[in-house]
Amino acid sequence: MTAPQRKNQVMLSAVQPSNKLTIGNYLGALKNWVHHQNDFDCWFFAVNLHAITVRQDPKELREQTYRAVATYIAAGIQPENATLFVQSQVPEHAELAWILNCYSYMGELSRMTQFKDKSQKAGENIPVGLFTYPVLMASDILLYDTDLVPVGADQKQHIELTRDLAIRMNNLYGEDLFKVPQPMIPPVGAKIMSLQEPTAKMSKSDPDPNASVFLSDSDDQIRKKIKRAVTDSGSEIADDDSKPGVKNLLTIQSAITGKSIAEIVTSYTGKQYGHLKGDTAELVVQAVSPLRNEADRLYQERQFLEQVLAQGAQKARERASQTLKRCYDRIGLLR
Ligand code: AQP
Repeated sequence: MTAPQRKNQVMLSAVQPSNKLTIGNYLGALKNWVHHQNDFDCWFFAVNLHAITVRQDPKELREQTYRAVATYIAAGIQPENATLFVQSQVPEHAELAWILNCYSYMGELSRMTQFKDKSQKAGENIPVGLFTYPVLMASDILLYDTDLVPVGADQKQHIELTRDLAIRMNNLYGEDLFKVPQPMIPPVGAKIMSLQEPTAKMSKSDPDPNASVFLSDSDDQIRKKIKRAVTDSGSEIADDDSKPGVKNLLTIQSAITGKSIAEIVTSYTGKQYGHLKGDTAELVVQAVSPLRNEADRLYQERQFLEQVLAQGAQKARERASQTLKRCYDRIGLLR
């Protein structure tokens, strides 16, 4: 496909501002966004309505939202190339989510792995929003006639549900109601694991601060966290499922450098875990440090961020309201 043809295709993705972003969010999503921003019609946003599916401190949520947008720009997203906005500033997301809720089934939502994981941590009172989270995500995607959604592997199941919902509604109300999107999962870095429990995904809301490298961590904190990363018994550096801690560090290196895991493993012949940890720490510092410094600077530029978001929200509402109108008309809802 040539570049101008691809530019007609819509790429859309988002991150929850539920805490500071991690290198998982960067290597699984953000890096890919930056790479493709000139090739596609891109829409990137902060999904703060998703973030309240677990309790948030209001002041923190507001600040993390600005911080997330500052991080997108610091990572290399150019507001003149991609539309940047915040989900709560585009009310069409919540409106379409209600409609899609009426066409989603309890059974399919109960099968979502993320719901199973997060509801276990929610205690006795599981918020309904945690259950219908993937429906809001489907709304986010379908409002913009999205072709491609760059996400980490953890979100693939939600994109499949979005496709099912779009096809179900198109069968009922006309093939051209919703565009059916495709996931775009990076070959490496699709799933960065926790540094403390390498069989679980690195998550920004993990209560153990040593489990994740945040994009706001100092160079010292990064080095300490990676040196303390749980590795496995033995000493051989190999790409082996029985060594998830080692495999995770190799994946991080590969996602940052673009080198294959096999090539990295070969370079460690005869070396120890300490070498692998030291090198990984330095690579992460090199990747995170400039990003952090620029995000810190932009985070203070509140007027600039608000201007970017106001423009983004206006553009997003123009596009989203067209899809929502189409949907209301087909269903028979007065508008
Ligand atoms: N560990 C990861 N490895 C690769 N990709 C990841 N992503 C998240 N964690 C990893 C990708 O980042 C994007 C944004 O994710 P999100 O914030 O919308 O939701 P999430 O997947 O639930 O991310 P977290 O960090 O685990 O958030 P919390 O802790 O708030 O639930 C997605 O593209 C995701 O694939």
